[in-house]
Amino acid sequence: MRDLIEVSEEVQAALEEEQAVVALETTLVAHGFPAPDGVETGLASEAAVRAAGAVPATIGVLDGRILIGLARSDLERFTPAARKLGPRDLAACAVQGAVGATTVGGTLTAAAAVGIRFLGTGGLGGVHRGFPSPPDVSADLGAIARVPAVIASSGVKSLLDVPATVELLETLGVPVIGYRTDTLPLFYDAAGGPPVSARADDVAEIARIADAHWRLGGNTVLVGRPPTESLDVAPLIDGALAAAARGGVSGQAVTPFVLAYLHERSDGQTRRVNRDLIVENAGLAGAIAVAHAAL
Ligand code: PSU
Ligand code: MN
Repeated sequence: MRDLIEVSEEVQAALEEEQAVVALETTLVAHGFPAPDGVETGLASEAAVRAAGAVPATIGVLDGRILIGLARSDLERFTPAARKLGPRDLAACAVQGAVGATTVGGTLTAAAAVGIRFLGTGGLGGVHRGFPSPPDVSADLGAIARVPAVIASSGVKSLLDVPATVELLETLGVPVIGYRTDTLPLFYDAAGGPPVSARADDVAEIARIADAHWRLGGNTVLVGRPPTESLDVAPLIDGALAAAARGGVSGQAVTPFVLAYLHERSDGQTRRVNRDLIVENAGLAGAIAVAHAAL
């Protein structure tokens, strides 16, 4: 049997030399944007990681293997037809030889298997509005409770129940660090979120907090960075969720449906803000990884 996990030469060399490495997901590429924006966002995120002095390791499942570190031609295979892979879906997708795009939870699970501890994304999954009907809580939360890492994000996706998600993060022992902010960003919107558990104004401090948290047996540290361009799209989100409910959209399909609805109805504004915040969060993850390597 071929190896289940294939690490690219560049990522392997960086890991062996204990250089800074940042994991990036492929769900964003396949399901987060209309083509070809997903691939462009993925490539720009890799460039931002490099600009920060770290090595990008984009993760996805192709040809029966979990790949850690993708070539551009690999990235282009993550179309909307790709499976969306949370932690539970990795094994079946690899064994069945399907194309699989990893979510934050799926990416973290694969990254942990090879010793990568830093990840950049847009917004974390969480508790869907209306819980317990539907009883939908993102598998991102299970993964971050199990795996030691730092995730640079713009908070929790605001189509969710953000206060409930933040309560659950506390229950799970996940530190929520505001990067130059006292409140958790609301994904597209910099302001109005719940308070963070601690604020940190520089990346070295975040690296030291993560290191201390891991030494205490803790797992993922969530970092929230406000989007540079802030957008209040609360009424549009309500409209998108109502349309999803009317259309019977549920489970894994909700997030891609809502993002696509917003991208269409906001004249591309959410698409631009989402793309930029993802790229900038990748850069922040790179800077934190570099600061951690220097500890
Ligand atoms: N951030 C974005 N766009 C996205 C996601 C995050 O800006 O599409 C993806 C991530 O892969 C995250 C997933 O893990 O959405 C959560 O989906 P769900 O709610 O189905 O668990
Ligand atoms: Mn979900």
